[in-house]
Amino acid sequence: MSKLKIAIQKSGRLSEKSIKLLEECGIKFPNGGGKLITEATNFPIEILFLRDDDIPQYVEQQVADLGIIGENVLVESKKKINLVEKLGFSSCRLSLAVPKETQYESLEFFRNKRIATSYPNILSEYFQKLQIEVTIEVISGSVEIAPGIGLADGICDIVSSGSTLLSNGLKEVEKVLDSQAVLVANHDLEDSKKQILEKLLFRIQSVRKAKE
Ligand code: PRT
Ligand code: ZN
Repeated sequence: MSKLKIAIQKSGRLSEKSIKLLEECGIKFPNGGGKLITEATNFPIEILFLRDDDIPQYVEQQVADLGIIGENVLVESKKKINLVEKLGFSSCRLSLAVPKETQYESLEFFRNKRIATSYPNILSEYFQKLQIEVTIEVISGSVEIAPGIGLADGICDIVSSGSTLLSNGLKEVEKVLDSQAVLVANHDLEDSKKQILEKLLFRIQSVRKAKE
């Protein structure tokens, strides 16, 4: 019988809650030991532990059938995969921020300015729609320090509590995207895998309803 392969984040903000969700769905699997792949003992599913950024590509290529990632990573990846279910955890937003002493009135502020981000695709589309020309500086981490070191006039990054912005002397000025953890799937699953997915979805929805 075929098994469904689900990719979850190996270590990071989504890991614990992704594992907890599967456990709450009654799925039992050996955990830990730094293994990259594990098999559930009571459900036809294999779990792959990966970097979150790699998951959209693996799901598109059918290395994995399903994945749990942030909506921000899904949208930025531009991969052709299905958003199956919003999971309601790890909520955050992708926002624009500027040094707190900046006089900010509207998005016009950003015209011909430099913005540092790890989300160039989302950001360029956002400003294209507004017909505002900007220069995007792509950096992969510690985006918040970019204005302070003279690399950019503003940043676009994930915000949840806002304390990182605050401690780096920045203020949030516009929200670009709302995000939360989502279940994604390859759009060409064979029927036997679709049936397992239906079962899994039913359990996920029950778990979520029980919490309401
Ligand atoms: O190693 P790997 O590539 O797998 O992980 P990662 O480092 O790329 O991602 P990780 O684990 O940091 O985040 C995984 C996902 O969690 C993100 O893609 C988001 O969907 C979601 N998420 C939720 C967050 C946050 N909240 C969050 N606060 N991702 C990042 N942050 C960071 C943000 O980048 C900023 O540096 O936390 C800081 C802001 O937090 P506040 O609370 O100070 O505003
Ligand atoms: Zn990542």
